[in-house]
Amino acid sequence: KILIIGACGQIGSELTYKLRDIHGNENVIASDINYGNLDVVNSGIFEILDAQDYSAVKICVEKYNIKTIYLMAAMLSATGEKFPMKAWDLNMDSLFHVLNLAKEGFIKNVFWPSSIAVFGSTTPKENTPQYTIMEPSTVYGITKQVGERWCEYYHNKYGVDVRSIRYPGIISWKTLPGGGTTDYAVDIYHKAIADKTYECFLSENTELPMMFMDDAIKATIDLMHADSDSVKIRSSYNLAAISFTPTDIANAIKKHIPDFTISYKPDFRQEIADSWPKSIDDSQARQDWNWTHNFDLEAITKEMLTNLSKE
Ligand code: VAH
Repeated sequence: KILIIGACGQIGSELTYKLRDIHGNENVIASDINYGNLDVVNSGIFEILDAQDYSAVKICVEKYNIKTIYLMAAMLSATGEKFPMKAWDLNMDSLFHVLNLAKEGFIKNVFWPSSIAVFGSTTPKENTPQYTIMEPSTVYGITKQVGERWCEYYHNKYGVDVRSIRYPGIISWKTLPGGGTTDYAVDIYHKAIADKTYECFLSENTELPMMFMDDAIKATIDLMHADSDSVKIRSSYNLAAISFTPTDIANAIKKHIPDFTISYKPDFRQEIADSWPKSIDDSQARQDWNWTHNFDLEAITKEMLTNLSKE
């Protein structure tokens, strides 16, 4: 059986829906620190679970005979800068608990998300390689960089089958993101429909790697279903789909909402975004487990506006 920790989050919620589809509701246990997403809570098995409480996680694993954990709980880049030690404690304690459960043989497989936030301003920004300089300048990025080191260590030293992806910014409509720097790319669609205008907290030419949620979920499932010896990277895989600027996304929206306007008021998140790559080389993921993305900016914009209008 599968346990999702952080199931009410932006990625966690859609992973939960997908895993329930694939494996059946009775084989998927969703959990989170609170009832943050009532649709997730009410559409299958749900447990309140504090990812920082080892014995609580262990009790849940034993209660449901869990074999695979998707650890999606974390404090993201923007919020992490407001509460550095809370971000460190949550992101690291939860990872160690899950890795140790695997090391002790209580579970068999682990998925743990990394992020392009592992890269810093000294990293080559165009087509960032799988192996390169990594000097993250956010607490969140530091936790993801050191988490990758620990995942690789537990795999090499204890044979733990942990797999990981460096997600870019992710765009979705089912669940709002929480505390990220790339969240502008979700907010803009909500505001385009509600107000036909958006004040963007990043400057107009801030190019960032982005991906539609369906692509991110597909990559996660494909990686977890790949046979173990084709998963050659046990730190975390670079993964990419498209890159765009706020101007690009505003122009894509204008094709559907001609009188949409955008203004720019960069805040503290500009410095975070400036430290991240503009585009990512994900050839290793394409080579090892046949990764390909489906959604370009036009397709994403159509999906977002269509579904948010229905909402
Ligand atoms: C954030 N959405 O903005 C997350 C992600 C690459 C961005 O890590 O912090």
